[in-house]
Amino acid sequence: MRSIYVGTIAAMTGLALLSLTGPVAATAAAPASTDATTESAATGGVVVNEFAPSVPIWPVNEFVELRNTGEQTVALGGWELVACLSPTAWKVAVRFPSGAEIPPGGYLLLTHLDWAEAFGPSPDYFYDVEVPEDGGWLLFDPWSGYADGVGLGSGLACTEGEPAPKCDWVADEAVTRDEQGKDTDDNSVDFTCRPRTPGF
Ligand SMILES: [Ca+2]
Ligand SMILES: [Ca+2]
Repeated sequence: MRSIYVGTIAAMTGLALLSLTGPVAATAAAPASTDATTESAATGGVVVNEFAPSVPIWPVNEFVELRNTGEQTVALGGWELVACLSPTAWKVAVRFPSGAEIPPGGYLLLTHLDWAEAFGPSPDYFYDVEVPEDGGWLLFDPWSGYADGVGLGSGLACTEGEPAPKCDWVADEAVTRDEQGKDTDDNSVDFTCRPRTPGF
């Protein structure tokens, strides 16, 4: 079933503008095919774990957190984090550089460029896109295909099953998976509103 999304995302990422910024913005180019074996050696267990979108009166503290719920380090070089802006609009927010990885049990924090550290830890990566309140995020592994997604609106390529709930963003809530990072591929089941814990 996910192959529907793979085709969609594969097509769109080829067209989308890359907007990679931040402390590790080293390699914007797609990795060479010779890297494929190495990069795809371990691909299980990385989920979109938590996020908060941009809201009109509080636009700069949006973030998205990835978590490796597996037991192996996952090489993320060439993976893409795609922002769903509407059912027909999306943007590659981050393409991970060669050498990027996430250890077992580890987290990666990605934030808007205007992130203020008063809102949480320094991010691992910045992005330059504002995800609306009915948007979402999708993690795409170009070698294995679709990895995971979460959306707050219906009809998004990011949304798995029914949408995740909208939270009280201004009260510092975020929409997040449970402590185990459970992923049933139904966002309405897997995500709840909780006090935000960006990066941990
Ligand atoms: Ca999933
Ligand atoms: Ca967290």
